[in-house]
Amino acid sequence: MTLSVTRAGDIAIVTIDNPPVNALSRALRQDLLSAAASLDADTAVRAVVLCCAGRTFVAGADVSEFGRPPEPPHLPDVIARIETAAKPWIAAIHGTALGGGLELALGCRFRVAVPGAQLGLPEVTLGVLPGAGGTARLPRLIGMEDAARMITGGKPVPAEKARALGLIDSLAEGDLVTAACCYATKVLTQPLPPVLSERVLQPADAAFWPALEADLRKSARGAEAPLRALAVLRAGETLPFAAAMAQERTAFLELRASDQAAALRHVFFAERAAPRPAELKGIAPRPIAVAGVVGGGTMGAGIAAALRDAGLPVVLIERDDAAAARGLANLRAIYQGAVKRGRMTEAALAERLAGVTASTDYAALADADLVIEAVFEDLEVKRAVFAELARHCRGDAVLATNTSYLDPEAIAAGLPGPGRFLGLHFFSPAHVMKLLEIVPGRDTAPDVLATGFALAQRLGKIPVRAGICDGFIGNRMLKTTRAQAERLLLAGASPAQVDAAMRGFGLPMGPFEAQDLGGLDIAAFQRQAARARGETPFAPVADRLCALNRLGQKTGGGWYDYAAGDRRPRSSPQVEALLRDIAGAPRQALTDAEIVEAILLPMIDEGVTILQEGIALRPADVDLVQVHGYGFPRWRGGPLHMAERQGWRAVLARLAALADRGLAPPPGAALRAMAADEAPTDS
Ligand code: 3H9
Repeated sequence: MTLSVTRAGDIAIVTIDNPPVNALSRALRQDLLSAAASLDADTAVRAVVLCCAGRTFVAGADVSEFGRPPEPPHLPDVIARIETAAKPWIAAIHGTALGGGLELALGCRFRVAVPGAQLGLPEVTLGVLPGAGGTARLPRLIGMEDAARMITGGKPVPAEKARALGLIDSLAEGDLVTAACCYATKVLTQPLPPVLSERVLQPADAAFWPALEADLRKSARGAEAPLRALAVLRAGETLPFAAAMAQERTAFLELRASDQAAALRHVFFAERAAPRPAELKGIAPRPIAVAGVVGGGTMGAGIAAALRDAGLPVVLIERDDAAAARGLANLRAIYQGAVKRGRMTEAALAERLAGVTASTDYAALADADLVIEAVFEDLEVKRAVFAELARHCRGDAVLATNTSYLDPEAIAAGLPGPGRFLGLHFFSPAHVMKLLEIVPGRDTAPDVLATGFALAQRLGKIPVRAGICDGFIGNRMLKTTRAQAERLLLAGASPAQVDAAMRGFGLPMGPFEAQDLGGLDIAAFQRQAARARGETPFAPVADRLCALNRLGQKTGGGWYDYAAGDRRPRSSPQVEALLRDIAGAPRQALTDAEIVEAILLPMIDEGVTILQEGIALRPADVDLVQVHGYGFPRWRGGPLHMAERQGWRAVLARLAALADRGLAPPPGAALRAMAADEAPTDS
């Protein structure tokens, strides 16, 4: 049984117990139907309190069932049965009431929640829309405009706001179930309000829909569910309840079967699997109570901010007083930005900064349990830092480097106690970006690796284990992307065309805009280092731009020109001339679709090579790196998910065709092996 029924006088208490998050599995739906029938028949029962065991109220439909055809009893029918029960049901909400969970609560006559509970309809984040009455009942309860914002945005609201919206009837003081039973006793003395399916819906203001649609078109960046939800809500505004339910269900089932929903489910489950790699099962992380950061530049300050946001006291080490003051100023600037955007109060800013001790003396790290080095990317500078850390930190402190392209083994060479050494590769801005590449060295102890994963979870980041190679997972794939972007220029595309095509694909920025924003010099350093190792990185145009000191926005020009004080990119006659000079003429016209393929397919090729080399452990890790580190559209699931859906043979054939046209390097051995292993399809 997924639920149990107990009694408190004439009130029945139905407790759902379906770990881990009380999702509405088929068995639970069935049990709810049976409970509704038997409680209706029980003459001693006058009201029903519906609550949940464990950490949360019902977190939604069971998403793991979405890959299969829906099985009866269907959730809308279960909820309709509860709504029309002979006795009023009262939902008692703690933790989260999300998706189908909130829809279930909307089927109840009343809702009581503990302060801090979260209520929402996040279906659009899974590529669907509410499919059990959310689009029909929520507007009838809180009004169309608030309901439409909640449904199309997918963001839950806290119980306090839910109370103000009219979504819940009471905030529970003290024990939730007791409060819900008291509430039930009270409402039984009054006439009951009509159920939501019988309420009249007030339409939204005429100007509301076009404004919301314009917002969504901007924010959705190709995701279809938010706009489909809007269309369903808008159409439902003038429909009777039953018809509104019917159109919602049709749209839900269509979206549930869509590629976008499959991609979003893939990312959802990959994110949840990421913090718990099988190899670390049963290995306890080391406790972290105090953290240190060496280097207060952009990266170091961002890392310090991430640590402070997670409540850790931070010791910030810099080489001299002026640098320490700059480090603190960088940190303050991060928080001031948050205050300016209304995301933080001045009091919180003061509290965050009060938890930071800046020092030029490594002895200040004596109590640190973890130290993250984030100094200039120079091997000797970093080695000198680790020599100091070895001298001053406790023998059991975890020592991490945030290097993005130096060899962590070379940084740690000769370090006493190499088992405590680890690579923690943050992405800039480090307090915002969700990805954390965790790079164990040869000697890293398992509990130190586990500490890296535990830290990621504490910082609210997505950890991905990466092996050691130039660029780890993310920056190695980025090199492929950038080389391809240049190859396309030489073939005949313009930077603006490549950027527009990739934005059309769903990236927030194209590869050239992104380079101009970040600066071309870092990649130039990396190429220099690669050449010193005897490699031959492909960047004929970027090399020339760097030689001309066209390093991006910061020098007034890179792939584009920029007017002073204006970040809008303008086509650059100098770059056009450079391209003609390097590539010669005539060049071919390329379509946006060809551009996207020529970037994506080599990325997939590199992704499978990374997997085959063991640099990434799972295909989903490669996808998470792209989604959380590089803005790959979540609704596409990541490059390897796309390849899996399209079929490896098809990917191989198309990449080979691009290579024949000189638009990509030939497919690598790993991709060929994936294609060879794939079972042939009927088509
Ligand atoms: C929906 O409801 C559609 C309806 O409108 C219509 C239907 C007809 N299903 O996140 P955690 C698993 S769409 C199945 O680490 P937390 C998760 O995989 C749904 N499994 O915990 C993990 O498993 P494992 C709308 C689920 O405490 C474990 O639970 N609802 C589901 O950090 C723990 O998860 C949502 O989108 C699910 N719905 O956060 C809510 N949810 O241990 C999605 C979780 O094997 N869920 N699991 O790796 C969440 O946002 C978070 O899980 C929650 C808890 C906030 C609830």
